[in-house]
Amino acid sequence: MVRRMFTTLAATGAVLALPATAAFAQSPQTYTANLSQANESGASGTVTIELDGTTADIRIDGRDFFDGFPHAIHFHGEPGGDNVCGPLNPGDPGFDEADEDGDGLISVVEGVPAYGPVTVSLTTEGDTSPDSALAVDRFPTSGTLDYQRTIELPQEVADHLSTLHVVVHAADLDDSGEIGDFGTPSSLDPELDIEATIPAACGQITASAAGGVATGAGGTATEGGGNGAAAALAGAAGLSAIGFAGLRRRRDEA
Ligand SMILES: [Cu+2]
Repeated sequence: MVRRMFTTLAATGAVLALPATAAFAQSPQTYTANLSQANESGASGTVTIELDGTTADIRIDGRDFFDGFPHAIHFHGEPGGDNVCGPLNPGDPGFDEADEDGDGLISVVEGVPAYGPVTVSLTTEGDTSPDSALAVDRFPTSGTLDYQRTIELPQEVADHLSTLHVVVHAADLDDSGEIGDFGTPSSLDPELDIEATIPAACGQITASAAGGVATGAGGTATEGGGNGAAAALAGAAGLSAIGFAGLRRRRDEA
C-alpha cells in the first residue's frame, strides 16, 4: 500500500523535487518470487514482500497446491550465501545427483544442499523462527495458500533477502486425492508420510525494480542476480546448519 502511495506521489511530481537519496533511502523495498513446481506437483504461485527496515509484509498467492493439508512455507538459504532452488523436477540439470536415493523425488533433505536450511517459517500466527518449521497447525491449508502476514525478520535476513528462497511443502505425489498415503516416510520425520513434507514449489526471492529505479539511485535491480545455477550443488549449506531436529538421523530414509 505504501508503494502505491509512493507511485502516486511520484506521478504528481511531489517526490521529484527531493534529492533521490532522501526520497528513497528509507522507502520500503519490494521483493518478489515466482514459485515453480517441485516434484512435478503442478503447483505455482507468486510471493510479494514489502520490506520496511526489518518489517516484512508478505503475501503469497498459490495455484494448484493440494487443497486441505497444511503447507509448510519457509524462507530457505544462508543469508548472503549462494543457495538456489536447485534441481527439483526429473530432467532438471543435476537432478540425478541431487536425488541421492534414486526414487525420482527430491525430498526435503535432498533439496537442502541447493536451497539451504530453513531461515524463516511463514506461519499464520506466532513464532516464525526455524523452530516452527514443522508447526503444521499454523500453516495455510488451501490450494491457493492465500497467505498474508506482516512479520519481523532478523536483521541479517532483511539485509540478504534476495539470497533466499521460498519453499512450499506438501504434495499429493500419486494423485490419490489425499496426502499421507504414498507409503514412504518423510525425510524429516518417520511418523509422517513423504507427501506431507516434500517440496511442492520453490522460488528465488529477487528485489523488484519498482522501488525507485526511476531515479537510478536504488541500485537494487541486480541484487538478486548472483545465484548461478553452477552453485546449485556446491553444498554451501552443511546438514548441521539445518533447523530441523533429528534430520541427519533420518537422512537415508527418503
Ligand atoms: Cu521448507
